[in-house]
Amino acid sequence: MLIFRQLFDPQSSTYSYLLADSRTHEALLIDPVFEQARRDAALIQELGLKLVATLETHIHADHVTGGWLLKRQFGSDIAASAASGEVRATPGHTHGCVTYVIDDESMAFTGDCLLIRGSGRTDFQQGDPRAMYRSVRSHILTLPPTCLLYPAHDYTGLTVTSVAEERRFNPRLGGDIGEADFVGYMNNLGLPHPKLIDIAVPANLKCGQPERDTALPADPAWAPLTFTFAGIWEIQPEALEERAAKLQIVDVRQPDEYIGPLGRIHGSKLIPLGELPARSAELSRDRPVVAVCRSGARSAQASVLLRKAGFSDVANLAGGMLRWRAEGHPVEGGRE
Ligand SMILES: N[C@@H](CCC(=O)N[C@@H](CS)C(=O)NCC(=O)O)C(=O)O
Ligand SMILES: [Fe+2]
Repeated sequence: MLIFRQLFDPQSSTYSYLLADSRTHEALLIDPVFEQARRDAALIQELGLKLVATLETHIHADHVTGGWLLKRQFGSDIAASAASGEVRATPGHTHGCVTYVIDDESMAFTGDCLLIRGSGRTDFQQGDPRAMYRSVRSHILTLPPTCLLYPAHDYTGLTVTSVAEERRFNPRLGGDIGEADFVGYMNNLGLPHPKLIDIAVPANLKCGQPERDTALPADPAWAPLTFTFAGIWEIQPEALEERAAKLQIVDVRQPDEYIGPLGRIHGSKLIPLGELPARSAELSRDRPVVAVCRSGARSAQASVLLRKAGFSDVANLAGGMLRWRAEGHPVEGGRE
């Protein structure tokens, strides 16, 4: 079965697409975004996938690709041609644009060539409205009518369209609009250049490798943490036990649980989840905070609340007291 996820970067309104085979766990990621590499990596890991390659639909002008960061983490190939499926050259937005079509032609990833009820612009990076018209009319809208089309951007929140819909309703390229009409329209859009064009294009020509190490997204240094797709940093029980003396542990269970059979972690401070927003001043801002509960769910919420309250170094104990005990870490109180 095909595993499929559409991911969004709100800064550049870019969609990235994760495609994987549920049998082999091999995955591809189309058009990853630099700033979202950590999120994308978390999803790949949570779904138990092996990232084989990242693919680009073109050299983007408005954001930097996450390809290099993901290669560094997973060893994935960059822009290797798709292991399965078809790559169609669809120039026009830039000269090197491609559309990826999956094997059975049920889905295609059109990059910035065909957008939903629109098209990419053609006024930079060897863009060419004539080439785009031909790309769309002969290589995209000739796919089966039910083929779903996924663009690299949408600026209004639309997510997907189909060949049949765009053939009928695309105001720039659908119906009986001729090449000259399209060219005239595209040559008069008068759009300002993307804000990041002078940074994005050179960086993307190097697959998204930053110039300086200082441009790399910094991971928290106070403990080895894992980032979840839900956006929460987690600490494993062993890492917490090793560092417990240097940290603050806040237990967000109910008072009866704190003194109940699961016991508690030595030195932990009880602040039930519901009281945390009002009582966060009882925690010091000078030491990292680890939130703990029974299973790790309420403490995940607690870590979100603490971040909102301005604590910068916060993590959730993965698996809560249940995992902590199951892995044999010391507890205070509780029953054997
Ligand atoms: N305001 C955006 C503009 C982004 C932009 O121009 N996007 C290109 C794709 S890289 C495009 O074709 N946009 C189509 C449109 O804005 O209609 C920015 O500064 O980044
Ligand atoms: Fe683009």
